[in-house]
Order: sequence, then structure tokens, then C-alpha cells
Amino acid sequence: MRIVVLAGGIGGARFLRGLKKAVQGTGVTDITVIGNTGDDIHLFGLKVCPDLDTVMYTLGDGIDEEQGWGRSQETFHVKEELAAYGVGPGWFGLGDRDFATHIVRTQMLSAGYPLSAVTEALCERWQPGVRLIPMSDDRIETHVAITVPEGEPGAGERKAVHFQEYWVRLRASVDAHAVVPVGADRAKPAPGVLDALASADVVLFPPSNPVVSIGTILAVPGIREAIADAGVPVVGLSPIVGDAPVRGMADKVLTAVGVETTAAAVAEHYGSGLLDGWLVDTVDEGSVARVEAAGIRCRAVPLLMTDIDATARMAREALALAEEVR
Ligand code: GDP
Ligand code: FO1
Ligand code: CA
Repeated sequence: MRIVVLAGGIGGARFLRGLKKAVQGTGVTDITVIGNTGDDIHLFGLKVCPDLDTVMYTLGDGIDEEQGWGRSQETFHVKEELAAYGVGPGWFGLGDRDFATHIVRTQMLSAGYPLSAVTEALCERWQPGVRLIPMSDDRIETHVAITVPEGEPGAGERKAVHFQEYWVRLRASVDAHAVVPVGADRAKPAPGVLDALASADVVLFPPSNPVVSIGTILAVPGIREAIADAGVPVVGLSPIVGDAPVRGMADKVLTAVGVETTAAAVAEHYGSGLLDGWLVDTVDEGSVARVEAAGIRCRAVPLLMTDIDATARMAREALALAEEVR
């Protein structure tokens, strides 16, 4: 059996760790991960791919476990030296070990390799145990339209900021008027993406951000259609538990696209044209009927990724639901 997973950063990566454990000793031949690159940012002349790196480091045991992003045993000497030159942004914490990844990536991109080939090369070191493919080799950057907050230059004016500026510098403290995956409309899926979907036996949406992770991947022309055309079960797990994101500020970007922050509304947002099955947490058992009324098979199971065994159980539930709707 071949499994394809559409993944953002922390939610996607942690789920994948559980999925790998869940399929150990079963007939699963491979797991292909289509990674979000809308969070990518160019800093200090380097290309940084937070979600791809989060998946790669998490599955390769190089992640800072507590933070969920960045390298373990990290130091920040380069960042401090850059700051001493007055070179920012200071609000984005690139560590020394992490810098090496971005240097290698940028060097290979400058030599003409596409991001998909570079990602494969980086994974040679980390051996994540899955095939990690960026959603596209083309540059796509999520931008967020905001009103500049009081106390900042241009306060009260409307402008677009890079997703990382919205998420990390502003901590999503102001409303997002719109979320735009800039460049997605002209982008092509990376080599291997459509083939993986065409030969998939099941497609999983981990509990990743529905707007800026999975939504961005689905914005690449051809990917949504390839999922539908695959004709295999598509099952998702809710990142919203008890009407709030388990972690992060997904509510801000859900509101921006007119979706309420509930497990049921996220399922309806994907819709029965895309999703066949949806898992909600046991605290949201009351929303099962609403999801099923939308034509999506739904089960309530524990959805907190507190440890790898709990996460593996979630993955098994998702695969069981896939068999039920097949
Ligand atoms: P990001 O790119 O690092 O933001 O990570 P993802 O997009 O892959 O996942 C982010 C989402 O993961 C957030 O909306 C969280 O609510 C969700 N999440 C994090 N931990 C858990 C968990 O233990 N259970 C569930 N159900 N969702 C989680
Ligand atoms: N998140 C933060 O909240 N603060 C940071 O300084 C930060 C630095 C950073 C560096 C590399 C990387 O791969 C990820 C990093 N993240 C940081 C996480 C990240 O950019 C966001 O949480 C995601 O893009 C949202 O998915
Ligand atoms: Ca992300």
C-alpha cells in the first residue's frame, strides 16, 4: 500500500512520526509526503523552507523537540554576529546548525538544481524514512493582508506582509484580511507529486493548518484535481480540538477565509468533493453528525499527539476509516 500525506510543519511532522510507527510491519511499501513551501522565505541571501525542514528534522531525529521547529542543540552565534552588523531581521531565529541547511540548499539552487532535487539531497543525510517532495519547484510565498498596528510606521494602513512576518514577528496578533499564496496560480506541481497521487492507495491530511499548510498545497494547480482523480480514500484529522487550534494561531487564518474555528467547519471547508473521511477529537463527538450530513464519514477518537504511541493510534484510526470508506 502507498500512502500520500499532504503536510505542513509541526502538525504534519509529528503525525508522520506516528504514521511511520503505525505502519511498521504492515504491507505499506512507501509514504510520500507532499510538503508545503508557501512558508518559504529568503533571508540573508539564503532560501529557508521551514515546513520541509520541520518534516526532515523531525523524522530524522534532528528537531528541537520542545519548540517543534529548528535544530536540536542549536546555538545562535551567526545571528548574534549579524545583529552586531545591524543586519536583521532579528525576529526570525535562524540557528547556526540550521544555517548550514540553508547554505547547502541555496548553493544547490544557485547551481541550477530544482528544490525537489535539493530536498532529496538534504534527505540523504537525514534519512526521514519517507519520500519528501516539495509541492512545487516554483517560488510560492504566502502573504497576509493586514492593517498595520498602532505604534508601527504606517499604522492604520493596509498592507501585505510575508507569512513569517505575520506569524513570527506579529504572532498573528492583528486580523488577517486575506491570505494569498503568491505565485501559486502560475506554479506547477514538483516532479513526482502527480505520479505519487496517481499511484496512491490512500491520501491523508494530517492535523496541519487547513489554510496556510494544506490550503496552500491545494492551491497549486493540478494537485486538488489529482487527489480527486486518484479515486482513493482521502481522510483527514482535525487540527481543531474543542473549537481551538491545539497549537498556534490557525483561528486567525481560518477567520480570514470565512471558516469558523471548529472541527466540523474545517471538514465542510474541504468538502465532500475532496474528503471521504474526517476524524475529530472525542471532545468534539457532538459534531460527528454535522460532518456526516456534509457527506463525509466521521469518527470521534482521541486526537492529541501527546506521544508517539498516541499518534500512532491516530494514524491507525485514519487508515481504518480509509478502509471503511473505500
Ligand atoms: P506548522 O506548519 O508548523 O504550523 O504545522 P502544521 O500546519 O503541519 O500543523 C499546525 C496545526 O497542527 C495547528 O493548527 C495545530 O492545531 C495542529 N496540532 C498541533 N498539535 C496537535 C495535536 O496534538 N493534535 C491535533 N489534532 N492537532 C495538532
Ligand atoms: N518560529 C518562531 O516562532 N520563531 C522563530 O524565530 C522561528 C524561526 C525558524 C527558523 C527556521 C525554521 O525552519 C522555522 C522557524 N520557525 C520560527 C517556525 C516557523 O517558521 C513557523 O512556525 C512556521 O512557518 C509556521 O508553520
Ligand atoms: Ca507551516
